[in-house]
Amino acid sequence: MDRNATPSDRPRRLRGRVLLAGALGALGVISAVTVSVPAGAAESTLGAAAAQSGRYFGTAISTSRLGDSQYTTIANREFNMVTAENEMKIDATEPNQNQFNFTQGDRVYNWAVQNGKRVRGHTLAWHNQQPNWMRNLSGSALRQAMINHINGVMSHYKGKIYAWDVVNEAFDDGNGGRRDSNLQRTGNDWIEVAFRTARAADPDAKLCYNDYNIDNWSWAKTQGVYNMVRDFKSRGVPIDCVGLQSHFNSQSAYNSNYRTTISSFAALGVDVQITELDIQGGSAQTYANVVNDCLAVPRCTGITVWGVRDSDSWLGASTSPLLFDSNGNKKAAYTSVLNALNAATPNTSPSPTPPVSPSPNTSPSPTPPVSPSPGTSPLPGGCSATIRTVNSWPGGFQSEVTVQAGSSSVSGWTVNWSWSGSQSITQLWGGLTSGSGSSVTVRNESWNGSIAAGASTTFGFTANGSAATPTLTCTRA
Ligand code: 9MR
Repeated sequence: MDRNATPSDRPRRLRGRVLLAGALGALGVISAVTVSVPAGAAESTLGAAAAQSGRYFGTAISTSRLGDSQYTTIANREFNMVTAENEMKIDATEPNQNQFNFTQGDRVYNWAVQNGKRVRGHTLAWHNQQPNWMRNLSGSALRQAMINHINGVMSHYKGKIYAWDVVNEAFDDGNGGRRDSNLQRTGNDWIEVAFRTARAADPDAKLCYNDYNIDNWSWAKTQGVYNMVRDFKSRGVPIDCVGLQSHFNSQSAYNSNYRTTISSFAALGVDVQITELDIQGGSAQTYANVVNDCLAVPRCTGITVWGVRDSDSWLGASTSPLLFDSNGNKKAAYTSVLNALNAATPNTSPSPTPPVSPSPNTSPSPTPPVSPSPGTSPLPGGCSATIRTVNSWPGGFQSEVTVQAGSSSVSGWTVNWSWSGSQSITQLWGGLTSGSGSSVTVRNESWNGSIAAGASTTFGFTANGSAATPTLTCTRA
């Protein structure tokens, strides 16, 4: 089966060279030309620049931002692939068992296709953001519910999705084995069952396995996923792509072996897509490295950044992780990405991909915003810390903590709190955490320890348990 059946759009840069040669020849200047100057002006948007080598450049889109014209203007201008940040997840699409709801997912889908973009589907089987009814299932009832969910969602979007993240984040962070979850406990074959179900549900969608911390080739988790994909390919389990989320930070930093990771997966006969790229600190050089690593591997078919402006990022604006600042201005990282895409050579073009798909005829409806719930702390030692809930779902939540300097500047800080319930942090960014049990300590990273008088920085985390806003204590170093 060839899911890339449309004829190739010849890379524009190559076409330009041919045109230039023809024009010079017609003027009688030269008869046989082998000039290799780039053709015409470089492209001026990320999507168009990526398209020169047959790739896409995408972003995560949130319905909560679709009323913000600065956001939609940038997103529409720059990107040609869209992933729903939360709206096609299990809790959104099947909030009650067997009652599917595509209201929010369709809002993102319709916005994308009405603006000429393609859509990545995210995500069908995941331990996280499960609705309560699914969290409470196990064994064959859960296995059947997973199959039913995949069928329900994929049939709604049948023929309309470029690639689905069929299974998300199924591997353990430490040892290269599977993550424990209710899905994993239904039996080790749950992942291949999900992929076989997905292929039958929509044979036109590329089927991806998507995960974080599988970017560094030397990490056990990367090898664990690699071995699974190799096994699937050898046994004919349908899998078309691997999604490298590529959330880079100081604890999971970009490594120059990233290109080896991409080419090694590609060599197994799958596409590689960079699916959720963000880089804390926003290094222009690291962004360029990531893009160049993708461009070096023909089967790296596209890059998606996980948000538009820094203020749209799940990480919080102060970590500066994206390509546009919170005012919508292009950052240095934007320019380095654009330049890298414009410098791509045609011989690294990926195989062509299908055209934009039609839009479903459902009507959009507004989404209620998540209301922040602040928690305050006193101001001992010259700093204060406040916490707010950014998002919550059954069994988990995401919070942002703002650390503010008092009347004098701070050169390092520590924030402490105690959970009153059984919360536990699963991922933290913009700070370094220690502590055990209910007591949590977070201190600054090297790059956000210094806060000018009256200024602030943030860190964020996701956690298991019920959303909580404990009282925080901030101490300056
Ligand atoms: O960006 C998403 C954020 O709004 C949600 O609160 C969070 C909840 O799990 O999920 C975020 O997106 C995640 C993605 O779905 C899977 N990979 C990690 C992403 C960042 O947490």
